[in-house]
Amino acid sequence: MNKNKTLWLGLGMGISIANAFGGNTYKKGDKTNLRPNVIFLVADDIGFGDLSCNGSKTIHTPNVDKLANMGIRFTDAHAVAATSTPSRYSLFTGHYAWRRNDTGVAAGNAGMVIRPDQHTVADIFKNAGYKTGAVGKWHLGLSNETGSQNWNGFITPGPQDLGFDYSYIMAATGDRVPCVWVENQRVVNLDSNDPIEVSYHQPFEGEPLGKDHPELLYKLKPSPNHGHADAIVNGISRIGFMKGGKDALWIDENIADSITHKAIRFIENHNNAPFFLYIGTNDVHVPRCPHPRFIGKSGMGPRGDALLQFDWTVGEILKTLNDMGIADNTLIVMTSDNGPVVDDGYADQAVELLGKHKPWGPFRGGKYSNFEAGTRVPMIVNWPSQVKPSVSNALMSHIDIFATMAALVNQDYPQGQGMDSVNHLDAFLGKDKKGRDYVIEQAGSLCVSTGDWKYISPSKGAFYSKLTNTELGNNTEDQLYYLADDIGEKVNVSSKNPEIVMKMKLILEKEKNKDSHK
Ligand code: NG6
Ligand code: CA
Repeated sequence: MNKNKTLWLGLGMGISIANAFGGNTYKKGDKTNLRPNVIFLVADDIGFGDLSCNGSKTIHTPNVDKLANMGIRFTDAHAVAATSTPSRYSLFTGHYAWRRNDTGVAAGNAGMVIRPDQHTVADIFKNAGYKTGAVGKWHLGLSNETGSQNWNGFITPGPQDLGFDYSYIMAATGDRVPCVWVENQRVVNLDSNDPIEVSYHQPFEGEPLGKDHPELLYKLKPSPNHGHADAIVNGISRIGFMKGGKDALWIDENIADSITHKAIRFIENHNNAPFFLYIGTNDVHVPRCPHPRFIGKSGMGPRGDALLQFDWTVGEILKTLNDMGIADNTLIVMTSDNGPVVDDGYADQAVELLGKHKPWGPFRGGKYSNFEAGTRVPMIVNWPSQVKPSVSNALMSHIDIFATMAALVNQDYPQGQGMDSVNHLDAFLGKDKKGRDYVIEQAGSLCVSTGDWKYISPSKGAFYSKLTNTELGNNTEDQLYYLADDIGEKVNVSSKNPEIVMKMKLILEKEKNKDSHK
């Protein structure tokens, strides 16, 4: 299918959108209309309890609080998966990542996980006449297949094949090579006399590795048994091997500044056209190396300082929108890709300095976990001209962002695309307080939450990860928790409620069988 040749008319939808707003509120001459600028601000590994707007007293995130106070703060919103790649895959495509077996945490040289012929949320905006951009963490692979990237030339396919006019991205994560910025699918600052080579199979001769040369790890050492012991970049050992590209290497302390700066540039450059901007922050993923101006500010070491840095990024974006006079008509969705983790592989004192801080909030588990904290993430929707500030307990999932954005900008999309996504615009804008009937959560196994009840299907994986000190929640037995009374998922009530277990299993079966072609 050639996406560019297809025009999507959504006249029927247009009527329902106009109704949703009680008629067309566009006023000629002011900047408020029904085609808002849209920003997705997706944090990395930030938990529900990592933000003061969600009730945390141990961290102060004033800019996020401001966003929440002027918008809708959701208390039961879910990422689709408890790690980044499947979570972002689903956010962009409206397809459950678990329908495919190749959407797990992507290596830095992974092929592009979203196929060029898949319709993404960026395609929706682009077809609606928006200028589209992606800045920051990508983690969705590049090029046709693993290892086939031309790091020294034009890397294709890439974000432009998924609907993004502009991109400035890190290929995978801060802890995976190559540690370079890729702008419009070319490595930034690359010296052609020092070409880049990347491998996830074997080291390059003459390049020291973290595991053999701990004395070279002047900035951050890996936690014991956590891997992260391959290529050394900026005194930090990473996952994977790389050689060359010395001038192109990012400086870890400047990552947040680079992302924020490029995001602001994109906004400034598109003052006059509606734009869609995806910003994936690196905060607070490992290795956590916040800029020196944040060091020591949280009292919790680099993890807490990186949270403050994230808050700063939010503040800078808000300030830019205000200065440009477009804040009122910009819809911001701020959320996180998955739940929190404290020690994710580097000896950065996150555990030692955590104190009373609870990144997971009232929920059990964390990143990688079937329990709620795996996917129950912060989510704020802010659109000053259209939404009334409120707190919403509606059951929400990132899976619906695709169809909801299509409804927002009055775009249809091809049959079979966004197949798991449902338009919940009213819930996103705070008018419907119920949201979904259920959400599906993906970690070691598949889970269903109806808001009141949570079911975790049996799996053979480990119950607990000693490495990250996370209760993963895998169990060979059915697990059922009554969240309405037991938000911490402490008491498994499956044997007392066989009919509810059966209902939950049926939901999962029905969803699994929906798949026919992916
Ligand atoms: C894990 C890494 C972890 C992190 C994660 C991806 C080890 C032992 N752990 O494999 O450090 O990089 O992958 O995180 O290597 S995510 O948020 O991007 O999904
Ligand atoms: Ca993540």
